[in-house]
Amino acid sequence: MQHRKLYAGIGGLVLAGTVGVAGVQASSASVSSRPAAAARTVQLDAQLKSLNDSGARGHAHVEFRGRKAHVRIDARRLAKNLPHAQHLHFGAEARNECPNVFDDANNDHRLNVVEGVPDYGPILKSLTTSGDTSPKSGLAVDRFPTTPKGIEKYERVVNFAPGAVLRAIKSGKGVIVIHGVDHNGNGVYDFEGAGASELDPSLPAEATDPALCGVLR
Ligand SMILES: [Cu+2]
Repeated sequence: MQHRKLYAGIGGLVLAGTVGVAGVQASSASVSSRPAAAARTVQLDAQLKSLNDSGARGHAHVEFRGRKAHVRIDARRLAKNLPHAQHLHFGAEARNECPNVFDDANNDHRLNVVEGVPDYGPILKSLTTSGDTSPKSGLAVDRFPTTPKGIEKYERVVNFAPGAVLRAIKSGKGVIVIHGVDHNGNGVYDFEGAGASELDPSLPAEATDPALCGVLR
């Protein structure tokens, strides 16, 4: 393990060195020699941290090529065998952060989705497994990952519209939120756990309360 880490470290150094040399060459040439056609790649990562004492954790990686985003999510210790709605949230007016206990506006010792909106903003993309990825699919529970053994492995390419919002996401203002907390630990989303969802009273709040959150930087 130690050796492998070391090796990866050296590989990284060599790569950084190469990029450095290329950088020097580019700066000595004229600006117009830069390849204009190639879409610039932007890599973003988010450490996903537990909310609502879900005990879950995970990592998201997004690679943008132009306006196509290759999204990868690895998470564990989510409520088992249950669908987990997940989104990329963004709001121009939001703080572009994850919520914390001080956002529990009604002091019920839970953070619901609405209480987190001043931090992460509304849904920009629904990270579904198939079909539509717009905010309209925000609660399409039959198209979100379920989590055998509490483990999620997700991968999908999502397209973005060009413009200021896409630039904001690439500059580190997007927030990944994975929902679904089995508050009473009985293996299902039920109304006993925390009542009805503030988003859709036909759904238990357990299905929509945020379990994981991380800012894509
Ligand atoms: Cu969400």
